[in-house]
Amino acid sequence: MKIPDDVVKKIATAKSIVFFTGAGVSAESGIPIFRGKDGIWNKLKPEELANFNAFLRNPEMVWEWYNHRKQIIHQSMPNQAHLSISEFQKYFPDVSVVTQNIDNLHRRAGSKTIYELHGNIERNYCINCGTFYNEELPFEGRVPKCKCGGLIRPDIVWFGEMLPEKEFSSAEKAISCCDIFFIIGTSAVVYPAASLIYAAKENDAFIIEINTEETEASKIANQSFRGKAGDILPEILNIVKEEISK
Ligand code: BJW
Ligand code: ZN
Repeated sequence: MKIPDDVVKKIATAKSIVFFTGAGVSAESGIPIFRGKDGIWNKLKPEELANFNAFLRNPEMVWEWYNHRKQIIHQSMPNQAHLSISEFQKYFPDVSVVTQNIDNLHRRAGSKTIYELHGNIERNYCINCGTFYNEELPFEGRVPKCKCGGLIRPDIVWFGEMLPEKEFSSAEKAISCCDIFFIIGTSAVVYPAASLIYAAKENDAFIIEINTEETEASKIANQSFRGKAGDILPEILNIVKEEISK
């Protein structure tokens, strides 16, 4: 794959880099994406699983789905894309990851500054009193309950729910001063997360998209690479390392 010289130079001279990631960055770790022909939304209806009313209607079904996904996530490992993103920290003073993913793979790969916009599958809380239960919860066909008797739910942002304010505003702050904004493996259709792409554009960041398909973000990216993040990111990192060492 040809990486244009001016793009390599732009990255190599950057001070601040933000990686905005979605499900596609974890696809090569074996975690299914949501949309498109291989997406899980093809088989399951989001409105039946990923909203609060669905949880109240059928908490058993929602918990079964999350336990299944947690199992897949626990069996998975960070891939070359997560590892390359983490390695960028060695060469640049200010690197942050703004992720829509709930799978912890950026953390496991060693990234230090991570803003999780849609929650984290390892955290759970009581819908009644808000107590957090972050350890593995026992689930044997029963919905976990809090000491207070309330239902416990995963700490995931479902449709119609607000994003965690602090994570979102920290992400906005990082984006307001970044030189390079990578958009990796996201269809960029879920808001308000997708609005950050336009914030980066307004802030004059140089926008680089990596995705197997064309997306909404392709329209505003300064440079789009078509292919797997686990192939393209290590290539970019290597050529940037060469440029830095010149
Ligand atoms: C690869 C690859 C490889 C594959 N390498 N690439 C109408 C217009 C605008 C907004 C709305 C609207 N109607 C409703 C809304 C709001 C709604 C929304 O945005 N809906 C749109 C879908 C229409 N948003 C919300 O509800 C949000 N909250 C909100 O707005 O609050 C305000 C409010 C409060 C009160 C009342 C009303 C409003 C909350 C959004 C929460 C999203 N949550 C989910 C989690 C669900 C459950 C779970 O995970 O357990 O987050 S949905 C799901 O989508 C998940 C993801 O984080 C998110 C984004 O998906 P992502 O990451 O982009 O994945 P995919 O699958 O879409 O794309 C993968 C990409 O990877 C593809 O492009 C592939 O090509 C690529 N790829 N392999 C590189 N190897
Ligand atoms: Zn409680």
